[in-house]
Amino acid sequence: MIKVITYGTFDLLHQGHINILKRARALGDYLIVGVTTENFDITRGKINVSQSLMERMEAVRRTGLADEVIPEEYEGQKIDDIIRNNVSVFAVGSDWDGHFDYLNEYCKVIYLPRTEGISSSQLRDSNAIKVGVVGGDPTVYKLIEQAKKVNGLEISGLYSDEADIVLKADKAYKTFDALLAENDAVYVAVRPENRFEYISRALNSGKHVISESPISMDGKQAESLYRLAEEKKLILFDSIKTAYGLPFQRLVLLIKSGIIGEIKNIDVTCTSLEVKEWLKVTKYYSSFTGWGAVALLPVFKILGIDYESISFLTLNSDEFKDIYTKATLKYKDAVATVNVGVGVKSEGDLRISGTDGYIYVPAPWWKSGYFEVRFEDLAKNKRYFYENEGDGLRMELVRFVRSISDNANNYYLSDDISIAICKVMKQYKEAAI
Ligand code: C2G
Repeated sequence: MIKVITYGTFDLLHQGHINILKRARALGDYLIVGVTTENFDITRGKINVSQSLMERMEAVRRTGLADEVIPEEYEGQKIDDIIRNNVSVFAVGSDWDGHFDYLNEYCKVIYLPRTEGISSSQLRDSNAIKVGVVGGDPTVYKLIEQAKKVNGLEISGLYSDEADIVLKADKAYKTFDALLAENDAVYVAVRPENRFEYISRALNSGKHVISESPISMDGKQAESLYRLAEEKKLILFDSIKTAYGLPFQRLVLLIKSGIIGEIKNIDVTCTSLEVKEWLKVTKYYSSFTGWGAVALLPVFKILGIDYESISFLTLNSDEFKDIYTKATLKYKDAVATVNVGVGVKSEGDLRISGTDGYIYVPAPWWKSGYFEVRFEDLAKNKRYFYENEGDGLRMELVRFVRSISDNANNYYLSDDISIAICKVMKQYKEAAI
């Protein structure tokens, strides 16, 4: 019996996929199809797959062309599959010409003609979500770069009424209403004290919103925004990039699985030497409004939002109201310290202490793809490595697009946490300014 194997993502299964499966099937008597898992796709730079592994495997099964459908989980698995299953032919589309020649050592490699004029990307792009950006936070330029790599989303142009902001954009809207009229969603990157107003206006005009964090300087306002979004069946996303990246998600799950026991303390630090231009002029400019949301993320994700008390120690300089803040949170069974600074340099690491061991995430922890789980017995220490494509920003956009298409809640950064961050901002304002 001649066994043939082929691999692919098979997202939104289309005629091109069916043709390749037919052609591969015709090369032998038995066809095995490997379908890539989401994680494997992320590590090979393919991050905007629309369907889950189950849906994609099921779609391949339903073609009736495969005798066996298996998940492809890691680099090098092809060799293993070929040897273990006694495969005679490896087949793949001609877009991979030459790429899999190394498999000739194990079986025959055949590149089959690719079907022109159709692709998963095209299908995903056909109803791309148009996003207009409001505000001049320098992160918008990173956003524009990353958005180019995300299918199903397109940044149409920018608008800012913050006079000191000079927009470097191909398309600049004259008014916010003009931006609203032409887009399905809005990315809000205005100063913290103005976010509430822009988010309200966008939601009231029926637009989905993704906003820099904190989404407001007041928890009650944030609550009302999520309520409004729900009433209007719109998606409101809090843009803390770290929350959407794979390393941070895995870190949180690992902790929830109990690997270091009960969590008793979290120490988190975020600093930057560079002062964002708008932080200098905004009413609430400070290291805490700039960094607080990111630094609170691990605390709220791991310890929850029901802290008993919070206190702030803030250092003011002649130029800034807050160049460094230490916030301490007390929980029933745990404590946490959040250190944030602008114009001050420190080790931006994250330490989570448990009753069985601790986790160390080296600086800059908010975009690190690496962390260590450490125990008293050094032999038990473990290291974890993950891809963090686009520092979380690209994944955030992918999740945003998917939330809109599935009308699903934000699993990565819940409304509750986003609101709790805004509540802390209010407490900080009252305490420190
Ligand atoms: N394909 C094709 N014609 C198209 C689109 C895709 O013949 N218009 C083929 C591809 O060449 C590939 C298969 O269909 O052989 C699956 O395509 P994708 O889902 O895009 O997966 P891909 O990233 O090409 O995965 O490691 C190799 C991969 O697993 C192949």
